[in-house]
Amino acid sequence: MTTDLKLYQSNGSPNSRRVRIFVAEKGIELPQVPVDLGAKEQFSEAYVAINPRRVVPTLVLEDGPAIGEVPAIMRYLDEAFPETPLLGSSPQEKALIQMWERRMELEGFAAVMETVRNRAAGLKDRAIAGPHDYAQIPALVDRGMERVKDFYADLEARLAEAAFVAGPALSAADITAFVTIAFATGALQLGIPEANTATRRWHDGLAARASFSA
Ligand SMILES: N[C@@H](CCC(=O)N[C@@H](CS)C(=O)NCC(=O)O)C(=O)O
Repeated sequence: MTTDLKLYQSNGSPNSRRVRIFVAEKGIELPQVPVDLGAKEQFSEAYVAINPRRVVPTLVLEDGPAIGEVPAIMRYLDEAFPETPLLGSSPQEKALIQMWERRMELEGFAAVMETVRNRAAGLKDRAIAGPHDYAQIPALVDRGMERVKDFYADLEARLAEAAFVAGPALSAADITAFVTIAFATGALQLGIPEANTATRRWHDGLAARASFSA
């Protein structure tokens, strides 16, 4: 399925990866425009005109408007391309997927992000991505590590009772949880604990899907 949409994204950005996997899983062919975060292209005049918040990803619609924020981009794509829904079909499914995706984002993804950004030497005055500069708070690093460990424990409990994060079917909640784990493993050396067998089984199943290498 081809589109006239454009996705501004960066290969090294975990938030961009959430959208890339979502798009691949739905089978949408979406032209991608690379934004080089290493070269600070997110601050360039051209990109700020597209997304004044200076972050990726951004989805630009064929008639002009730009959509930022990963959950909003996912929402647009799931409604515009309703085949293979990843945000649910019935009111109940939609609410449960949103509930779980939000938990994965707030308790998992955001915890990893907070830890990484308050620790990395290269992000000294950039502890929060976006239009404003914030100093790092070193105490957030230890607390963040604790939060990530709690995320792993909570995820294990959930996956011991359900095949996928939001229930019996794959959804956006799985994508956010999967990218969170890749991010924690790569940036914090906090991989899935050895004893978390339900999480490992679920993770192996997702890693075998071509879409999850997007
Ligand atoms: N809340 C935003 C967060 C986006 C975000 O933090 N993107 C990061 C990359 S993962 C970024 O653009 N960072 C640029 C910077 O640090 O200056 C979303 O959901 O899209």
